[in-house]
Amino acid sequence: MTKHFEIHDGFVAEQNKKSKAWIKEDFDHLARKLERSNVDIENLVAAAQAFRVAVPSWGVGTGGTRFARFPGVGEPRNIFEKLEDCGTIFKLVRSTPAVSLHIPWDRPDSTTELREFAADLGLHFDAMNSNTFQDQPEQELSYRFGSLTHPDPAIRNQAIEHNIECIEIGRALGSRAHTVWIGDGGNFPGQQHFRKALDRYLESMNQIYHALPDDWRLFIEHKFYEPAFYSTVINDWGVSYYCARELGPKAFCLVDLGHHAPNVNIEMIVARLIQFGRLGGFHFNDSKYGDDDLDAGSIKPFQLFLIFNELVDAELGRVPSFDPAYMLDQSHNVTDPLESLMMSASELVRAYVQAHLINRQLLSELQEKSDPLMALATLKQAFTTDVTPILAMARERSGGAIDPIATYRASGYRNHKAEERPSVIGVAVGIV
Ligand code: RM4
Ligand code: MN
Ligand code: MN
Repeated sequence: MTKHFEIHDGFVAEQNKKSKAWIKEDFDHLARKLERSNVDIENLVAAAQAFRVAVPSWGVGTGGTRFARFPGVGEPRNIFEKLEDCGTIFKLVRSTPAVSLHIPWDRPDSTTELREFAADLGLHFDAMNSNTFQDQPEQELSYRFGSLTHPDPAIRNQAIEHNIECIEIGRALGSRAHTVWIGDGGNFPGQQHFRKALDRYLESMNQIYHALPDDWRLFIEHKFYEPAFYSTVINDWGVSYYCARELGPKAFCLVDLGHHAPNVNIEMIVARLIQFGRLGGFHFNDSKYGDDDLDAGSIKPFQLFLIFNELVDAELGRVPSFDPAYMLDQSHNVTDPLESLMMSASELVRAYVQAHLINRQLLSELQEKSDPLMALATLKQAFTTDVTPILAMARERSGGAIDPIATYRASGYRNHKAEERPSVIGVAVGIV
């Protein structure tokens, strides 16, 4: 195999030299400012360095809408090239050592080879994702009218088998969780019997649940519409929670930020799931209207902060069984996917660090005293603190780039990949 272009540590260090002076100056200034409120900046740097979020294999290709896909140059054409891109993101931002795979898009010929290839890049595998919302060329029965909830038991079985195959591949790759999102639902009133469909879902999921290794978790991802436009079987967090409870202690709810009705209080859903011990993980992204899959923090950064407020509150309060898996789930249509993923990963660390800045003792006192104005002001104080120097310092200390996107652009990575990876017609990357 010819040697592929990669960004070397030496190049990152050289680029970092350019920004060292300002980061030191801004960092020291912020440290003094935080000291006045008895906050040790070093604890925040440590928190930023410890934060982890998984990258979706499907996110490194250009996505698409139902109108069109405009492929970029140098797109990954197979799972190895996708991992290569994930390795580049990891090298620069340092908070993304895990990759979430989608089967069959990423089905490997050899799990051993794939695992070794990933390990060489310092990567490992996060939750597996099944796909029963499309038909594959070699597939016997169609999912046109559903998969795990289809009235025909043969179709349900095919979908169950597919999920079990995902778990088997994941087991060989060292994954520890499986995420199930189904497109099942109805486009028209009367199309589907709501209760029967949910019964069938539970029956199917029960078989998948029983195929899970002991130390695995099963994540149920809900979504209130699309591709079914009238009703979906797992439409909201309430149904997801009900199903998790029915299935057993290894089943949890996964919150994709784009899968809720408009104006729903997502941070409150997060708090409820934490309280009920069933928050499994996240698909981070952002949205203006629906399941827009925009970059995390691009539309509603305050909402993201409020979600992290709940997460950090649970973390600091050591809520039993609180161990959410953080993943990105975005579709990049007009940006370089690697740049979007790097920026999103950084935005999550930003929200995480800002949530650590909240004076929780004070907030709690204000809540007890019923002082809504100052309670909000306490949150805003943390939210409006610019923690950029902390993020940059954390990346640098972990061996990453002070400015990941500038470093990436300076390396010419995309142009190198354009030469190495001439496009192949019809290659399935991204979410189309
Ligand atoms: C869905 C959902 C799933 C993702 C697919 C591609 O809307 O968010 O998590 O696997 O898109
Ligand atoms: Mn998702
Ligand atoms: Mn989605």
